[in-house]
Amino acid sequence: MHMNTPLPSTASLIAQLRQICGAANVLTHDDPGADLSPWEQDWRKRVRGKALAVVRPGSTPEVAAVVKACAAAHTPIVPQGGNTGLVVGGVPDDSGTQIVLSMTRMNAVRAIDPANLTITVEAGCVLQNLQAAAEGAGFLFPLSLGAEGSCTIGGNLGTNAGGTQVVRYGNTRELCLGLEVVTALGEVWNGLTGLRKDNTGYDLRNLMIGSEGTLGIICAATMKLYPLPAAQLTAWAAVPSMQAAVDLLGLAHQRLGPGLTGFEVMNQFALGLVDKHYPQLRVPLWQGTPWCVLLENSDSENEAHARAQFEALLEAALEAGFVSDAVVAENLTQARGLWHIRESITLAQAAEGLNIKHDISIPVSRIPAFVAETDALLAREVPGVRMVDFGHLGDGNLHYNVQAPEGVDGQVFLRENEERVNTLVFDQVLKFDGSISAEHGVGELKVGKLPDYKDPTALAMMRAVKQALDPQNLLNPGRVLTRP
Ligand code: FAD
Ligand code: 2HG
Ligand code: ZN
Repeated sequence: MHMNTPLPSTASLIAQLRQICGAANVLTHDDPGADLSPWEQDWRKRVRGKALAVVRPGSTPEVAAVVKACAAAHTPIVPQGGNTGLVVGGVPDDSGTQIVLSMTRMNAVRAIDPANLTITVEAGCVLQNLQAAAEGAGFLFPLSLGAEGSCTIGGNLGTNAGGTQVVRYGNTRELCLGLEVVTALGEVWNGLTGLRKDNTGYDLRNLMIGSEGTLGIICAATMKLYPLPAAQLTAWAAVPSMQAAVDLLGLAHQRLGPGLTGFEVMNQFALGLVDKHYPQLRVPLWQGTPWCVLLENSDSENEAHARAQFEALLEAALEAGFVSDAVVAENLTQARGLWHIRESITLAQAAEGLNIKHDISIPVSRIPAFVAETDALLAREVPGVRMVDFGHLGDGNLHYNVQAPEGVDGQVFLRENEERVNTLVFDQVLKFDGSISAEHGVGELKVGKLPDYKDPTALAMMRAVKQALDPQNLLNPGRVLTRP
């Protein structure tokens, strides 16, 4: 038998999958000219896996049949949406024994219910298309993040993504009212109720959300809609310290109330990377200040009201010394430009080289002390290290990213430092009562660390849930929880 010839049981599984989804929707390495790298390589280029096959179902019954066939063949399944995850959670391992279940063909908007303020979409719907469908019907779907042009709502639900509007609208979990899920046994749970109140037992919806493909395959979701704001204004402020940024946040809550829909902080080095790799974006005010803040005010009255409110806030902040300089976008194009700068930090950091990412959360009040103390510890531990600090200060969520010292190769830097840098940062997070993952999830990158930082009773309950719902450990094994 030729070395690459699949075992008979594998060959019959592939044949079965082709029958379920159509031959064109089951890709393998044996197909002439096949290139599975888009599904096998993670976004950060941390890991390159090897799939047994990439399977692209077109409907929920097809997903159920695929899961049943894989369960009978003891073949693990890695669900995947847009493959923009940052913690190596959506790509296969390198064993060549796992299938990637790519959900992108299931991308329909099934229904919009204006009176119920809900939209029901399939899991593979790209977030930007979901936002556009909502807007087309006269509503806002507020989830927003840098990867929105390629991430899917299934992936957003799988990771309980946060993004830039959480301060007002909450995480993906808060935006979801119902799910349609295929279980690890290949059964369909129809939970697309759209109900805002339902106390009939355990909250399975919220268990599935954020489970990173380890408990079930999300096939469709009913999501909340909101009224479109009458006006939206964006400001960019230079602030003298992290404490000043926290003070500005307090003032913004006080003055804008629910109008405060975005509050992002960015350090000088992060903005310097955007300036270096994307000079055409023209980053304002960054050179003369350690931190900048991006604020958004969404108003239900009109633009004049929003502008007056915003200007009064910034004047008060200037007077109090929380802000040293500020610009308010004159129009939508300028506002989009400011947001584009903020959303380009991840890409600019990638262009600079491999790095160590941390998406931590800390009580907002303690962030200034955390940053000062941890910056100093890291500078001592890894001389010359460059901190890319930015993120959703309004939610207490910081992207506390560590870039190699100037001139040091990213690969070498990671090999020599990742473990001790993670331990140092996570120990600090624990000391400051925070979480080691606020939004990207655990995936494979943090799975080894979770037992050191998660409450042991919580971890035991998580293991019991996994065992009960996926007794064969077929769904995304080794992610979130280590293999038993
Ligand atoms: P994938 O990467 O394909 O998968 C992510 C996880 O979800 C995997 O564990 C996968 O198995 C699981 N999954 C995918 N689909 C399903 C499904 N249908 N059913 C069950 N499980 C499923 N995250 C934030 O929280 N906030 C941000 O601001 C943010 N900004 C980003 C900016 C950039 C430039 C990039 C590249 C990423 C960013 N992310 C952010 C990270 C990422 O989590 C999100 O982009 C998104 O939620 C992932 O969606 P996806 O469709 O690409 O999922
Ligand atoms: C963001 O907020 C994302 O832009 C990505 O969560 C953060 O690149 C990162 O570390
Ligand atoms: Zn983020």
